[in-house]
This record gives sequence, structure tokens and C-alpha cells, in this order.
Amino acid sequence: MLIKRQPNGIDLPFSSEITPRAVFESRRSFIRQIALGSIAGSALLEMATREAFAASGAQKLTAKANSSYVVLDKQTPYQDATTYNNFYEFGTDKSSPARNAGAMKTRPWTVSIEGEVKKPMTLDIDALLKLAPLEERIYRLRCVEGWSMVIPWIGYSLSELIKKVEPTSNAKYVQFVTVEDKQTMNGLRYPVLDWPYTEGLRIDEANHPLTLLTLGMYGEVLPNQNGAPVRIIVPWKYGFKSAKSIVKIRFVKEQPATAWNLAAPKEYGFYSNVNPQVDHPRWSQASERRIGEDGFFTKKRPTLMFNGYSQVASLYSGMDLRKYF
Ligand SMILES: Nc1nc2c(c(=O)[nH]1)N[C@H]1C(S)=C(S)[C@@H](COP(=O)(O)O)O[C@H]1N2
Ligand SMILES: [Mo]
Repeated sequence: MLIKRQPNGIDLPFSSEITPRAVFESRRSFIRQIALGSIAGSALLEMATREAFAASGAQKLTAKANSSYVVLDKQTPYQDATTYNNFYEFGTDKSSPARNAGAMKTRPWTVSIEGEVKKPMTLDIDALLKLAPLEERIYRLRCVEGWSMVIPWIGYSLSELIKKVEPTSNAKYVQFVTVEDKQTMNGLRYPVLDWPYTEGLRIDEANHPLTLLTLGMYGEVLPNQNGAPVRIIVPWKYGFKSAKSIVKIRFVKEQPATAWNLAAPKEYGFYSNVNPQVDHPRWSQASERRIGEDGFFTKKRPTLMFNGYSQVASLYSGMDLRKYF
């Protein structure tokens, strides 16, 4: 996302500061090979991705396709979905997460569920993997910056988890708090956002069956740069609502603070539903570019209301979506 407070003039750390030794050593040998000209430059990014995958111990995840949640658009190539990312904790360039996120340790990992619930609990990733049957769902994800992807995610409706913790009648909103690991996340040094990255939904949005507690993509566990080991995908909202690498889910009475809304409240509203009729103050939201498919010179494709997920419209009946952007 375009940021106002650019971390200008500050050098990023050397990768050796933030990378486990084995990964660093193997990278050094790659670099030596590149210097010798034995590896083509175009293969570089692909290797960075595989390296990140190896470090996270990528494992296959089997899931049954849920045909009610499959868009017919062409799927984004895996290579694009895992090398063009927003994950500011690892740097603000699209290529930074693929390069840097491999250092993040995703096991052991727990998610604590707290606040206005009758049964607060702390679940580890194995418990989350077993909580409900895993489904594959092919969703569009539209970034507020004007690009989109089509990704086969693996997970189950967040409502399955919400049922288990039994929210009280005071639970009007849900806040997602993500990991803040100073050891591996070099981006945390820069005050681009108020860390940790937080997001939130109204309880009925969180309970909508489309809202996916996400543990994998493309038949495997999530790559680190895509938000391992667990994230949320809210496909009718701009991509920044889909918080990565979640460690805490809080049920609260009042609308919670969210990172992008705190950073620029006039630009990023709490709701942030995809809406081609409501422009960002600095650019139009009427159209988008599909990553891996549309070139920079291709005519952009029209953006759809609620990103095409018209089944959520009833959540907002009677609301002025220009005011509640
Ligand atoms: N923790 C965290 N979650 C995040 C972000 C981030 O910077 N940090 N970026 C968001 C934005 S702006 C987008 S568009 C999506 C991108 O998800 P992807 O890289 O898997 O396509 O992640 C969202 N989740
Ligand atoms: Mo985004």
C-alpha cells in the first residue's frame, strides 16, 4: 500500500542479521554461483521463494474443494502469489517478504482467543488444523492499491472457531493481532504502522461463511510471506483487512483499532469493502490489474462491488457506504 511516512534514508539490515545460519550459508553459495554466472538472474527470485519455503518446512495440506466458494477466474500462478506480497513487517517492497520471511519461526505457534467469550482458549497450529474439516476455496483478493489475485486458499469458515469459544452478548467486534517478532521482522524498525499490525471485523462479518480462517494455499501450508501459519481472508474487503500471521483474536464491545485506519483514517476506513464507486482520496478504485495475467500496458479490468461477493450486501443494508468506507 502506498505509505505517507516513507522510511527514507535508512539502510535495511544485511540479510545475515536476520537469517538463520543454514539459510544464510546456502544463500552465500547461491550468490557465489550467480557471481560465477552459472545461475540466470531470472532464477534468483524463484530460489528466494524456495528458500523461504524450505525454512518454513512446507508441508502438503489436503482439503476438499468447496464448490460453493470457487470463482471461475484463472488462478494466479503460484510463483506470482508468493513473490509479489504486502507484509510490511518484512519490508515495504513487494519482493521483500519472499526474501525475508523465511526466517520467521512458525512452529510452535499459538493463537489465544480472549475477551468477550465464555470459553477463552489458546490453540496451537495442530489444534487449529483439526478444529474443522479443511476446505479449498478459490477467492479473489483485491489490494487497495489496484491489483488483484485469484488464490486457492485452504481453511474453514472463521465461524467454526467462533462457535467453539461462545462469544458473550457483548461481543460486537473481533480484533486480530498479528505477530511482532523483532528478531526476524526487519520492517518493525520503521514506524510505518503502529506495530503489531492489527485488523478487525464486526461480529456478523466475522461470522459470515465467506470469512476464511486460512492455514494453507495451493495444496500446502501457507508460505511465510503469505502469512504463515494462520491468517484471515476476507475476500469482499481490500486485502489489508486479511491480516497475516495472527497470534491473538479478541472479542470486544467497541470497534477496535486497526493498523491502517490508525495510520491514515481518511484513506483507510474500518469497513474497507471493495467498492468501485468510492475512490481512495488519491486514486480511483474503479478498475484493477490481475497479477500474473494483466501486463502494465493491458487495459485494466473493472473492479466489482464487494469484489464480486454480492452475497454480503445484506450485512450493510441501510448503511451509507460512502460514509462507512
Ligand atoms: N500482518 C500483516 N498482514 C497483512 C499485511 C501486512 O503488511 N502485515 N498486508 C496486507 C495487504 S495490504 C494485503 S494486499 C494482503 C496481501 O496478501 P498476500 O501477500 O498473501 O497476497 O495481506 C494483508 N495482510
Ligand atoms: Mo493491500
